[in-house]
Amino acid sequence: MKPIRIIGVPSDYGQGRRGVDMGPSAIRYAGLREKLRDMGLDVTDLGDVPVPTPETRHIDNEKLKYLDEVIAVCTALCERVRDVVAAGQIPLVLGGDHSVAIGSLAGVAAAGKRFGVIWFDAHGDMNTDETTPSGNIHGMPLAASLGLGHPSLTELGGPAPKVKAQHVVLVGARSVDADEARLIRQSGITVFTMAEIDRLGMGTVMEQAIRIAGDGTDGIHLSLDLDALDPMFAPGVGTPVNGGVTYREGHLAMELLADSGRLLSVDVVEVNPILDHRNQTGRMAVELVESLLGKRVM
Ligand code: HAR
Ligand code: MN
Ligand code: MN
Ligand code: MN
Repeated sequence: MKPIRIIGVPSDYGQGRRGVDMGPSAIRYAGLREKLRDMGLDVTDLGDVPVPTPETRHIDNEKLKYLDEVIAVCTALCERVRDVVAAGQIPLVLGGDHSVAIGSLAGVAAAGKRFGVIWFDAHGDMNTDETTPSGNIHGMPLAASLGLGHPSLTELGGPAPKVKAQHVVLVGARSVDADEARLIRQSGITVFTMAEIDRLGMGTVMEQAIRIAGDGTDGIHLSLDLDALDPMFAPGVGTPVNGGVTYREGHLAMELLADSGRLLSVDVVEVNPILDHRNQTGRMAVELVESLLGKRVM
C-alpha cells in the first residue's frame, strides 16, 4: 500500500446544519492514525485545511449557499491533494460535508491523473444551482466534478470536467430528487441503487463498479459518504435515509476495493458527532478505512 496522508477539512459550508465540521476530529479521536499504523502502513496526518468560522459569514445566494466559502476551502484542499497524489501517496480526506469532494477531485485531476470515481452515498449529489431544492452545495459535488453546474465549482482548480461520466459509479443511492434523477440519467454515469445491491449482492456490484471506474484509468477515487450505510450503523450523519448498506456489505465493498489495488485517493465525509451516539459513526468510518487499506481477519 502507498503511503497515506490524512487531510482534515472541518467545513460544514455545504450543509445547513452545524456539526459536520467536527467530523475530522471525531474520526481522529476514534484512532484513525494509530490503527492504520498498527497495520504497518506509512501514515502521516497533515492537519487541517483552514476553514473560516461560519458565525463570521453570511449567505449571499440561496441557490448556492456559502459559495465563496466552499470555493476557498475546496481550492485549498485541491492544492494539498494535488501535491500528495503527485508525490505518489494516497490522500485520505476527512470531511466535513460532501462539498469538500469538489476540492479533492479537482486535486487528483490537477495532479494529472485520469481517474474513475466510486461515489458511495444514499444521495445522488447530482444537483446543480438550477435543480437544488435546498441550495446546499453538498448536494452538488458529483455534478460539479462532471462539469455540470456553476462554473465557479466546475472549473475550480482547473478545467471541467474533472472526471468522465463513463468512469463514474454511484453506489447505495436511495434518496434522489426528481430533477436530479433526470440529470443522473442524462449524464451517463452508472448507478447501483439499494435495489440493485439487494438483487445482485454487494460483491457483484463492486466488481462491476471497480471495472467501470478502474478500466482505462490511472486509478479510482473513493468518495465515501457515511450516510450510504444504514443509519443503524452510522447514525451520526445530517441526512440519514433508512434502508442502507449493512455493516458487512460496507466492509465487503472496501475489501474488494483494497484487493483491486487501484485506489488513488479517498474522501470520508458527512460524519456529524453532534447527531452521533458515542462516536459510533466516527468508529465506523475508521473501521471502513482499515478494510479499504487492506486490513483482513488473518
Ligand atoms: N438532494 C438533497 C439536496 O440536494 C439532499 C442532499 C443531501 N446530501 C448529502 N450528501 N448528504 O450526500 O439538497
Ligand atoms: Mn459571501
Ligand atoms: Mn454525499
Ligand atoms: Mn449522502
